[in-house]
Amino acid sequence: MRALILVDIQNDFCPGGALAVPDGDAVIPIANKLIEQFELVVATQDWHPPDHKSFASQHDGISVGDRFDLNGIAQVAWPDHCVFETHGAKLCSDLHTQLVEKVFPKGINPQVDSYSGFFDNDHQTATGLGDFLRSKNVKQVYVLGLATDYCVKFTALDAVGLGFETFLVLDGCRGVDLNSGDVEQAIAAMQDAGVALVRSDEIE
Ligand code: VGL
Ligand code: ZN
Repeated sequence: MRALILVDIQNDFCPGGALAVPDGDAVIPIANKLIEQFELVVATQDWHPPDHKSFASQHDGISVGDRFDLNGIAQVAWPDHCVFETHGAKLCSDLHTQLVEKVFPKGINPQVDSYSGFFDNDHQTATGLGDFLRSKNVKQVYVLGLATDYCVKFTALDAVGLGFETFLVLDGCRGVDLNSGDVEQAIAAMQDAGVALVRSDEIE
């Protein structure tokens, strides 16, 4: 069994959103096409309390884009985004969510960020996605969405770590590229870890 994992295709990561990823909405038609081709589709949803400590607004003297230490883990300071129950946190309305079997929220604990759809950044708390995929006898996962250099990257790396054969759907991802080259480096890191790169039109 194979599964399609849609990572954080949410209003706040699309143009006009609080943490807009350049060209982020370009992933939606690709996701919609692949959704029709997969028997099992799941989605992750960045889902933060208003006082999440990844938000620059929660710290004196820290601005958006700064790097700081959050409880011992390197953290980038983000604008407030994907706050519980807000429009920005919703999956994009153009995304065909009717065929999404289950949505996995992440980033709920205000003290730790959660880029991966599988675990918080401290790897102490699981979202349930790994167990869910195993319960469905999934062996291969295809990952796409936002953002290539954060949540897509860490979701794909954890998928490999959990033993899934993992494919990154290149044209189905867009990145933040806070520092130019970040997306390229993220793709290289995924490849080094054993993630295979595919284009959406190569998937049967
Ligand atoms: C993401 C930064 C903060 C992502 C989520 O979905 O890639 N990036 N929260
Ligand atoms: Zn977030």
